[in-house]
Amino acid sequence: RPIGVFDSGVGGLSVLREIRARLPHEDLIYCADSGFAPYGSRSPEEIRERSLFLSEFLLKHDCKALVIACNTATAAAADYLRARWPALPIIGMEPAVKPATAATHSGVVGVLATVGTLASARFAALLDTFGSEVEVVTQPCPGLMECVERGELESPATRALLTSYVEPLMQADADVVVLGCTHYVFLRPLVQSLVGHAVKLIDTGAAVAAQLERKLIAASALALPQGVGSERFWVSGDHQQMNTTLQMLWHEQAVFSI
Ligand code: DGN
Repeated sequence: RPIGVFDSGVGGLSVLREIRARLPHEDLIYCADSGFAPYGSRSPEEIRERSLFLSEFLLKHDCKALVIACNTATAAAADYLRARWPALPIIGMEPAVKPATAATHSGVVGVLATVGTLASARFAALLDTFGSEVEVVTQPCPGLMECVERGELESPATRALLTSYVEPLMQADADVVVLGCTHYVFLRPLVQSLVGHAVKLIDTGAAVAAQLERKLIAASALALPQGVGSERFWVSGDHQQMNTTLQMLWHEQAVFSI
């Protein structure tokens, strides 16, 4: 049985990449909710509704586990989905504040994420737990996921927007920056060039893949170690744009409409 992965767009492919590297035998189904993106500016209720729709879609395709490959959707809907399907392995994202606080030398950690993630109760709880010993400077990044959706990983427009977002973090002397949205992981080379190589960039994609593996083992649901797993892609909204960006980020052209 396959593993279902969803995001508001192509950002979750950065998580899918980690899952594929760690679990080569699993079949994967990826849903990009591009027709309803960005999630960053939607209300928690709307995001919960979309997350429920996508989860039900993936369960109809017989998925044995769900990965919410989106920090914003995790913040709004993870508890809700877990309450609905208590026996189903559901793995969500969490901005990498915990590893960042352990890695900083300057005592200042920067976080780039969506408005929705930074405003969530989940993020507030994360700061309560790990943010007391260091200074955490947060920066919402409206418009940035759209750059990645368009496949513009290094365009002048993306560079200009990102420069304005990392500047306050650098001024605050952050030496670790959390890429707190799965889309931003694709901007890692550009972020690194803007902040310099002394600054460490952290995301949680690999940790989420490891967590997924642990949950599958605990549920005795890991695929047998034979054959190479498949990937299938589904999208809501503009098919053409998704095709182009998917081809660029995954070398894949077959996309189906949700
Ligand atoms: N990729 C998503 C995240 O990790 O937060 C959300 C992007 C968005 O929809 N703004």
